[in-house]
Amino acid sequence: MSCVKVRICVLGLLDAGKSTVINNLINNSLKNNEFLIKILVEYGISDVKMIEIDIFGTQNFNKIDIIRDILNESNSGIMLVINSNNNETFSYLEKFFHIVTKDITVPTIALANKQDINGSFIPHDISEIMELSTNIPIIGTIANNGSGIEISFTTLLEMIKNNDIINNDNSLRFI
Ligand SMILES: Nc1nc2c(ncn2[C@@H]2O[C@H](COP(=O)(O)OP(=O)(O)OP(=O)(O)O)[C@@H](O)[C@H]2O)c(=O)[nH]1
Ligand SMILES: [Mg+2]
Repeated sequence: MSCVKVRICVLGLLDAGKSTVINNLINNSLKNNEFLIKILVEYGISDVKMIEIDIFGTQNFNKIDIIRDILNESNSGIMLVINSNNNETFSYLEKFFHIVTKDITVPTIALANKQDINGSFIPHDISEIMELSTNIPIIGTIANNGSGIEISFTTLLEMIKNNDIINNDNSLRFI
């Protein structure tokens, strides 16, 4: 059976909502066969029967070399989880993100999480404050109730697919 392997690193600082995002994906979107089939169809790969997705979360500087090695592989991507309610963390997260992605090109989607909390910064403003590249879409999310999580995930998969085609000449790697 052919398999597409995709690795997604959920990156963010303490308390941003990384585990909640991962739990939401695993318990909702990824549990649903129809959703996985939809992903495969959207990937345009008819003979693939399975997609294998590694998801791991980190906020740990000690693991940066390991993360960078993993992200350097094809079919990798980053979900950058931002606590929209805590603007004091934006500049630190920006530095953390730049260190992780230094000299490597990794498809990234930013999640402006905790949009339900009064006073949270809206995605557009966070993108400007953090000076996120225009290549990084930012989506407002409420990880607690799953709002915005599935669209973030499918958008990232699409970006990974396009990046892989551009970088490797031959589309997704099969294992
Ligand atoms: N109001 C609100 N709370 C959220 C949201 N997402 C996560 N939380 C809460 O924020 C807290 C931290 O969420 P976690 O998912 O544990 O955050 P984390 O990034 O994994 O935290 P660490 O692993 O400690 O770095 C929990 O109490 C969550 O329930 C959200 O969108 N809105
Ligand atoms: Mg956690």
